[in-house]
Amino acid sequence: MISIQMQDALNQQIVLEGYASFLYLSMASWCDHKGLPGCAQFMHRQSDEERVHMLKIFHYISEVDGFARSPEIKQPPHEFESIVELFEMVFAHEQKVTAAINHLVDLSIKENDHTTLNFLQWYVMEQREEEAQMRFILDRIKLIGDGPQCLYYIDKEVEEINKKAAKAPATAV
Ligand code: OFO
Repeated sequence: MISIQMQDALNQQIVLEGYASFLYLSMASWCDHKGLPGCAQFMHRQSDEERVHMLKIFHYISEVDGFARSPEIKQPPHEFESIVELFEMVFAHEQKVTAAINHLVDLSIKENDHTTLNFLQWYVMEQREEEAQMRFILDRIKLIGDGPQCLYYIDKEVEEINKKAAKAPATAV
């Protein structure tokens, strides 16, 4: 059994993960529209992963006898200035998610809630990987440049990441 405070904080995390899923879906559509299939595929995969992150928490709350809430998701933006702005937004959102996960970890320590602390370790690792990946993409974009002629090469770089992800074990969400 988790505390009401922990239950509410986890339900808040569901909102954040759910929003990420819809934000990345919106970004996938924008990339498609701009003729960037590699980036579109990448964002679709990110969107699917965020839904899994959301559901993992949802099921966890039920498992520990709490009350999971289906989230209200605000409308994400549909338009983005450029591919750099898009990935900067992803990075910023991931940093926000990391801060929220750290807050949950702090709370679980404060409450001596070892079960939740253990459950959250997966998210701590996931956020480290996600931030590193976004930093990598942004560094590549800086190297290539983001003028109209560079978009093709940026898309190819992201496509390489997609290929690696396709080979990764199915559990790596
Ligand atoms: Fe679930 O927010 Fe990152 O991965």
